[in-house]
Amino acid sequence: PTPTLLEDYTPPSHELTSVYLDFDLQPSATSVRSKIDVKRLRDEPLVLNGENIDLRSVKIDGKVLKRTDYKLDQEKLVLAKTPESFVLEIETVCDPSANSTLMGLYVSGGRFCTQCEAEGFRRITYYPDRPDVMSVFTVRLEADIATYPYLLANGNKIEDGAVSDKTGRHYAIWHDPFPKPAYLFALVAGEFDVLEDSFTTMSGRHIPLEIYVDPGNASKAEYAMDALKRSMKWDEQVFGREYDLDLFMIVAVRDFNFGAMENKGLNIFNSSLLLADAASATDMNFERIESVVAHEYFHNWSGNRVTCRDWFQLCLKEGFTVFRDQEFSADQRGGAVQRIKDVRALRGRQFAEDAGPLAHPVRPNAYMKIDNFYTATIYEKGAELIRMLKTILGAERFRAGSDLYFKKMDGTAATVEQFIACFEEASGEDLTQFMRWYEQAGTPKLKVLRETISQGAHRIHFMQSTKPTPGQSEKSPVVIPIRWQIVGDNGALSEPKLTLLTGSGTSVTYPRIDEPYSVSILQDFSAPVTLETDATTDDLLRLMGADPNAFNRWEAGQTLARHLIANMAKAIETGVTPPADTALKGYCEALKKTLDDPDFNNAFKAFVLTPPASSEVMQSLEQVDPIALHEASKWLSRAIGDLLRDDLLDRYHALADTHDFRPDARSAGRRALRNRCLALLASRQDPLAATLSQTQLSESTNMTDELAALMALTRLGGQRVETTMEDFYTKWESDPLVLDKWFSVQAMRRHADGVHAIEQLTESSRYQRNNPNRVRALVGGFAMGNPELFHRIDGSGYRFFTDQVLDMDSRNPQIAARLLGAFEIWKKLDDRRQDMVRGELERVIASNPSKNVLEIAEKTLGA
Ligand code: BAL
Ligand code: ZN
Repeated sequence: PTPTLLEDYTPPSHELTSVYLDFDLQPSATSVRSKIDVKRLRDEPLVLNGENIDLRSVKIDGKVLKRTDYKLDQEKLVLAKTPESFVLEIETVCDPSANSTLMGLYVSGGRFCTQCEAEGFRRITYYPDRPDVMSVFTVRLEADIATYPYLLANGNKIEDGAVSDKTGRHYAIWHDPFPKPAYLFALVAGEFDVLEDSFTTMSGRHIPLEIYVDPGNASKAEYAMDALKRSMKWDEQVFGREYDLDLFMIVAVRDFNFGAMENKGLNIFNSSLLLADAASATDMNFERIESVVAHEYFHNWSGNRVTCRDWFQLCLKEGFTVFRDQEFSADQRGGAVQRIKDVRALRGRQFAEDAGPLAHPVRPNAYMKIDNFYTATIYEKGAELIRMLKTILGAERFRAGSDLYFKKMDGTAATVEQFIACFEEASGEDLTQFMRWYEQAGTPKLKVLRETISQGAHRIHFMQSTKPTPGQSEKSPVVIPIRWQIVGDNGALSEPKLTLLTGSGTSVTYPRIDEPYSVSILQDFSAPVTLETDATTDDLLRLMGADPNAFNRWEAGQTLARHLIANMAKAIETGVTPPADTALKGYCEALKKTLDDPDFNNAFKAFVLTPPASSEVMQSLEQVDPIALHEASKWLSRAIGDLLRDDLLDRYHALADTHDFRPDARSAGRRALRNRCLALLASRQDPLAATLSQTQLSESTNMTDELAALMALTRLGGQRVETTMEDFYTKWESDPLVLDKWFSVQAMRRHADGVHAIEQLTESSRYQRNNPNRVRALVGGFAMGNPELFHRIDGSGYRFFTDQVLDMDSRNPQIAARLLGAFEIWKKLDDRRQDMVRGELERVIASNPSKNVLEIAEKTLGA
């Protein structure tokens, strides 16, 4: 197969001035009739994409085309010669009930729904399925009234009623006045409960808001509705964006490839990112719901009103919209804590991607399957670029650039260049070099060295370099905004400064300082880079205790913890006992100081008490035995538990809940810190932790505490684990979202019979191998969260995982390809494990997999 290249882009040959779609919805044979007004722009064939659909007829201006009048293959219908302006009518039939790819039109829980981004619309009808073909859609849906009482599509409903000549059938007609590409098309039909509310926009328009959920679940959508109203208000206040249609709808479905989808006026959500109540959802679920509801809503402008010219520009809508949702969450929940969460996510997934065989620029220039590019690089690094843009330009000029972009590009399909040009125009800055961030893959390394110069004054040298990535051997310097500050034992010794590093190196000087001090660098993580500094343990301890920038206080602790874990991993690997580490004692004392500091909130303290995951530490190492690394990681948690035992215990008791459950940030922070204390106590196998966890498990009235207790008990191990897990299952048997959590815990815990236990779970009737959430929980959870089993030296973990990927590939290639991404770290593993992973990747390639899986396997292998 040949890749699609950015450089091959050509504008559409035909314009679609309006589209009428008529759906006769039947689960196994849905007929779709389209009627499209077409205008030829260039004398070229009209290419209509189509996959897995039966073509019944094609008409031009009412005349049926003969089979010889068009070309048809597995992927497209081509009309070689078309009139200058004409009406195109196409009739197709598809089988939604057999659609296990969850792309296009499919059935979930007996309801019809769609997912068209990126290239799903071509599974519904033959159409120029590319984002730069935008049109005004009118959609008629017809279905059985008893089974499908609600018929929804994009835009505003203009008509509905009974179908006169067919008993038991009804119809609805929807019109969306805003031109859109096919990927934003959506329809939903089925029985739902509806949670209704409304929002009055800044110009006084009254907008009904409706959330459609499985019958009985309406109260679980209340938090999402609240988040939606806050998002609508925030986008008006912070970005000046007002909602445009007369109605806004969200639908929750159980089977969904993405987290959610921003279809115009009709967002469709994975139910895991919409439904929540105290008993069944964790604080993390509430937080994710808030941010994803905001994200999809924000797309109404950054994505829908202004869309992407082609899929290479995906970051244009995703990076910008992630940035917008991060800013929203920061305003709702506190800046430092939100920044920590975002940076943890970036480091955990994006840095690994950028350092491995799947590294690609934020704007890639080639792909086989665009579905494989919904990556942490496009989303999370894409958001970091927007954040840097704001840092470089300042808040005011950034807002002016954003306003100009929405004004100038409204109703168009834009490019990254056009986006950046708006910020240049609004600010007067030359952003030519900034574009490199979009073009170059790989995480730049920022090296920082201090030097004493005359009269005790100091100089800081900043230097950058980026390692080669696949297909990009040469790297040029990017513009790196570096926020830094001098910090003494009692806090700031200078104002925070912003230095822009544009070349390979620069330096700044500062005057003599007559007391011990350190330099706090990259405050608030002002650029997505890795940092190599000459900071000593004393520097890091000073910053942990006195940095006025809360993010960097946390960061100093993380850096120290990373060193401690990496050193211990090497010691375990080589069998050399490490020397008694004074850094460990200092680190734990600094943790205690933060724990006792009334100036910091509990959520922040919980993060400070969480050392970096071993997967993150792995990135700082060349090659490592993953089991040794995991042991080292456990060692550090145990050591914290040992050294701070009494403090953790006191804090655990002091933070006990005295109110009814509230999902707000403050209450969630309290639970986070309390459960963090419990986890650290469990890490040291503290007998008291077992008692506390048992009591918490039986007494808790919210899922955050219940799940934390369950996880602490599995960490403690012992015979009671099996019965506790079974009891939990029985209690939650009827709630699929909680059962997903149960499968995650199963995936990540220790099992007496190793990988076999996970294998058995995949064969049990409890497992749902077609459901992405369930597969991600068990198979994804196993690969990403159970290093002991996944990396077993007998290769059984890799083998089992590969079998699962191939099994999934036969039904849902998109999910299978995403799972396979777990092997992206394989070059960091020891030689023996590398050989085993190579063997598995070769097995995947030899098995004639889908295009999605083939692309990931070949790239991972470096083939
Ligand atoms: N556009 C795909 C899902 C999302 O990023 O919102
Ligand atoms: Zn998005």
